[in-house]
Amino acid sequence: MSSVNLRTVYAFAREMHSKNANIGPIQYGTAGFRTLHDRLEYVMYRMGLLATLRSRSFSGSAIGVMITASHNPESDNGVKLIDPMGEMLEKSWEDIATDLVNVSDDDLEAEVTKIVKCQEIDMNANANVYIGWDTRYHSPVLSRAVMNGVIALKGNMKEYGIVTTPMLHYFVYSHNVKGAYGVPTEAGYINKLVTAFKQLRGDNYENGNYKNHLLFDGANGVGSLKMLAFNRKLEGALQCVVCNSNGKINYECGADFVKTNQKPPTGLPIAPANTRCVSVDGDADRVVYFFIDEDGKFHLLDGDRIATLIASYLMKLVSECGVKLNLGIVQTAYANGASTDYIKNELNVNVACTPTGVKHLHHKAIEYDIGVYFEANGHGTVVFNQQTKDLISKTLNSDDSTDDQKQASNDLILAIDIINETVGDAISDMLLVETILHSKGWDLKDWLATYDDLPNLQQKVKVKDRNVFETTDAKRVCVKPEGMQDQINMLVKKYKRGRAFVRPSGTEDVVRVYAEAADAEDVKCLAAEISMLVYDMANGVGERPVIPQQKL
Ligand code: G16
Repeated sequence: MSSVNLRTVYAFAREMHSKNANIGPIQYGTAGFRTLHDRLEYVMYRMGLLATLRSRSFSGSAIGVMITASHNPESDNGVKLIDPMGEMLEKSWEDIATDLVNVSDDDLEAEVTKIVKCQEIDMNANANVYIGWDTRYHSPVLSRAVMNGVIALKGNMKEYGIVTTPMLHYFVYSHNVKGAYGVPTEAGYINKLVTAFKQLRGDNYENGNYKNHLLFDGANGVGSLKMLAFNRKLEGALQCVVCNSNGKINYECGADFVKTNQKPPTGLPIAPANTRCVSVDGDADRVVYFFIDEDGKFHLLDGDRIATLIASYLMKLVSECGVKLNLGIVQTAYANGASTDYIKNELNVNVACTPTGVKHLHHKAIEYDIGVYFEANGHGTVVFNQQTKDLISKTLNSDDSTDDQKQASNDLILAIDIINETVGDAISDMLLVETILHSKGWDLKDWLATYDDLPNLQQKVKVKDRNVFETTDAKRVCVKPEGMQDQINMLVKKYKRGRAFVRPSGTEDVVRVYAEAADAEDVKCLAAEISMLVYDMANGVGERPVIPQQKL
């Protein structure tokens, strides 16, 4: 086949990263492989192999391997693969990855040979794998297994150590486009974002209701470390107090905790009412905002809000530039119905719905000149096509442009520089939101006043086998178990503006239940009734969900 001896693949697997024959099949899920950390060594080794093969299939373009379980608890770990343009791994290779992970050690060499043959990979080509990991204590050990996979196939690798997931996406893309997107180093990344942020902010750090002060919940993950590095470069242009930086990752804190529990994280200092707060998740690829008002009431501004805020800001700049561009927003079924109505009826913007998983949203978003995509959980970004960027630069440099048009195009170019277009990036998204709130002179109450969310709830139900649930239509309709969707429809009908769906999680061993309704008490009942249904239809594990007392 080539100078690469595939016997090494088998020898490494057998001697160092063997797969326990009792371990059942696992699947490349919503964002890679994810499970208990002590079941992952062989998976990591094989992902080192796969990344090397994938890189060779692109004649040596860098491929990223990020070791993280993102929003999951500390005991879990996982791996996300990054394609050459900084996107998530292409779907057909997800299936190849799943097959590679599930063969026995004895069949591994044959499986690698099959991939090389089917994908017509030149094994003499260069291979470059970029590796990063989050702050979980088991990540360094797992990174060794990835590296051994790369070594077994004679690839080259670069270790970035502890980085956020979006940083690794940025490094991969910047390297592959030869620096045209930015310098592929941590300093290069921070410098690009902070320079644009400072220029847009100017010398007045406060404006109207916007105050230059916020609390940052780092989920005890890598986001808090990197935010401290950002702070050093920001030099007060943003007064961001970093909290939750050295406890158990995601434990009672972080974006997922805040969004699902609809309450503040632990670990924040006592602060005056209405203080702007932000939470990111364990690998800093999601962000949500929140505040507690003077009556002690908690208010959440999630990914839907961030999408609408960003879209309205970009639309204003585009119109001031005097150019015509097609802007669209992409959401999932978890988007609050009120946000979708607001996008359609107030912003008058196209809105699309895709299945859960940023990989799906990203691919839809690139169909627009400017695609704003966000999941309600705070995961998202904005993508601009090349013609859009060229048109904006042309406006900036044209003698025919007015000063206002030049100013707007300059602001747009700086906003694009703040944005990490490769994937959702909590810190980059936060810097963009701060820029917009600053330019509008808004506090979080002003932002919240744009529309009223429908009361909603997300719950998790543990069942024996979550794969008995199958869905279709952007995961909104349950096709298995049979009869499930009819029962959901009957329950939903009982509630004004009721909507609900269930789907198996692709990152955790649970079935997710989403419910919304016009009334906050109704939504609790609807969510509980659907959760009970899931529990009963699929042999629930642990406590059976109960309907809140007041409605019985
Ligand atoms: C990952 C994906 C997100 C998805 C989330 C939850 O996020 O990147 O797109 O929304 O999992 O997925 P599921 O509902 O299938 O568990 P993260 O931040 O955990 O990597």
